[in-house]
Amino acid sequence: MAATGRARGPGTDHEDLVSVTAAARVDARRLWLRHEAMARHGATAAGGVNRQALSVQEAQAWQLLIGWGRELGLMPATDAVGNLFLRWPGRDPLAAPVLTGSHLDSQPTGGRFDGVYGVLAGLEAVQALQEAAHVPARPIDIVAWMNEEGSRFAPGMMGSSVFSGARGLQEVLAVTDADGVAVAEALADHAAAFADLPCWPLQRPVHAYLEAHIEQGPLLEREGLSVGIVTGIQGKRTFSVTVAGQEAHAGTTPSSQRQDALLAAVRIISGLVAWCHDPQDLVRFTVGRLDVLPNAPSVVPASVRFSIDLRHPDSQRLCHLGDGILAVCEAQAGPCRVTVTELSNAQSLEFPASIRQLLSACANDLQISHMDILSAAGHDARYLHEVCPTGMIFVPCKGGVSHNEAESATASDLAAGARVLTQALVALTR
Ligand code: HGY
Ligand code: MN
Ligand code: MN
Repeated sequence: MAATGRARGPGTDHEDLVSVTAAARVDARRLWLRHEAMARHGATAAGGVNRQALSVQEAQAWQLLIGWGRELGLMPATDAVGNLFLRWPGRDPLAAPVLTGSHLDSQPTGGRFDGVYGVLAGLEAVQALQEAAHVPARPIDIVAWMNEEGSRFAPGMMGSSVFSGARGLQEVLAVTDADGVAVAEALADHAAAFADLPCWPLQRPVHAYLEAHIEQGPLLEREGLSVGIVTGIQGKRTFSVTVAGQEAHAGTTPSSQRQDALLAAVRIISGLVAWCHDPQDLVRFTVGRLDVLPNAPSVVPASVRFSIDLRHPDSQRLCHLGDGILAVCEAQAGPCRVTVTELSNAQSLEFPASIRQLLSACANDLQISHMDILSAAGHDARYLHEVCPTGMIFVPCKGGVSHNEAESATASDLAAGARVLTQALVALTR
């Protein structure tokens, strides 16, 4: 349902004039061309992006973003967990900043808008504000959070969760990727290429956080709307399950003597699908990664490790389903041994009405049709929500397709979201 009222954003007529003028300075072509330039780093043959956390491709993306920031007089900085900030100091450089951004890392078959849009919309908003001669009363920090996707290193949202204090730095630094490379090692290599950047403290005060992002779902496109005011983020629990059996000769070992870890994993996953079956189709149960060892055609599998990504908008339901996973695994393990490790447990959250009303008023001021929308996807805003007033702006993506190389959006929708962001930044930095 589109909001059509003419609620006024806060501020004096002069300030409103500045903010609408600034929003009008958002340049859809400039924003689009920056997406095209950023997509070259980690570009895949199918037109998508594979830019893993702390990879060479992400370092190239950092260089590009820092270069654009320096052209606007923004000061780059990082922190101990590998987040990137571009600071516009404003009138009172010591005041708590407003942060806006998202992430530059992608899924292996990712698109060119997931995460990148939030970072580039922040840059575009700052450039539009500068062109409108707006001087923020407090700093604005554009941010690119480290490892939002959780693809190379699991779980995701490492940068924002350590920044906010929800996760410990040492816990995150110890996580290893599929090649056994620890975050600490990858971070040291990455940081060496940016040794000139100041390293800011973690858990520093933040006045407010705004994140622009593609919806990664079909609702806005279906309603023909350019902007969604995000009401909250559904809950998500992630697990790693290891099934331990015994490698054996595929030709000489009778079934009765096998401890086949893959057959057990297949039974377990089928059992979990049944456990999570939902006639309302609200449960989101995904096994996205499955590793078999020794992964040889003539060896009975010795062990299998697979991931579980479980989500639901109702926290109680999510709690019930997640708490039942171990019992289902043990019931289906047969002669194998199974261990279940929970990697993350994030409840459903609702963003504060103050920020949602501000964003809706800004969209009204700009006469941009919009609707309230729940985020089914996870975002770094989850962790900023724990430490400051936080909100999100969605724009549609084609067919709701995301985490897919075909991910697509329109320049005009990207610009519309950036205009609402610009307008809101004026209000938050008066
Ligand atoms: O998985 C998610 O929800 C996010 O896109 N990383
Ligand atoms: Mn994202
Ligand atoms: Mn994503």
